[in-house]
Amino acid sequence: MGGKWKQRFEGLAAATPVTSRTLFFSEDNPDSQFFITVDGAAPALFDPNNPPAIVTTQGSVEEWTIQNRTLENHEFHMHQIHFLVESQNNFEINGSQPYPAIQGQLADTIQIPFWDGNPSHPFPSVTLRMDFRGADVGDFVYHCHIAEHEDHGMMAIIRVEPSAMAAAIETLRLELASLGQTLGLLSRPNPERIYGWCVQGKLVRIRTTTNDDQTAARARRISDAPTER
Ligand SMILES: [Cu+2]
Repeated sequence: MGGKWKQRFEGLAAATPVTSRTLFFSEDNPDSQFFITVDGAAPALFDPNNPPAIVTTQGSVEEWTIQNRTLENHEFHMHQIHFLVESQNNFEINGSQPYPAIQGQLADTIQIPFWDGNPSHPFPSVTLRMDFRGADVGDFVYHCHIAEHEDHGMMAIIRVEPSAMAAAIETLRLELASLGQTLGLLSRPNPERIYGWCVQGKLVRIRTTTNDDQTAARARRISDAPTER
């Protein structure tokens, strides 16, 4: 009996990613410029007015491979959600060791060590399973966790669009709130308004909280009218 509730992160390892993306760290060292870029896009310094570098939909699971194309370490840090560490790739050929302790673990930060600069060596990278099945929607950021790099541009925006169901519920909620206000269920009485009650089709009482003379006089006139109880 009853529904089966899904825990957040439940079954993440078994979930099928709907999208695969490659991101990479790069630098323009003489100019102290640091970038994190989705492969195929032009590297851009972070600016809060930048459009989202990635747009996804709530409910999706994605697979991201994040490469380090620079000669120093970087630490990928994701806001709002956690990811599953699937693999740490090409570390040894570049002179680093993977960290067995984080393999298969959930994390929000992971180091990707330096590339050794040898053009015949593949870039070190990590492959992560990103979980957008939680409640978080809207714009948030991912960046290098090394503050100096982050401050010099190594950050970007991701947008998580609400799922179709969540969007429908939000639309309904707004429409109900609007209806509630129309019916006076959700707002305090308007002090400018005159309130009357009808009994058997006749107005029996009037009340106003405004000091406006004309309105008050009108209210008195109505309340002086013969009434039935
Ligand atoms: Cu960095």
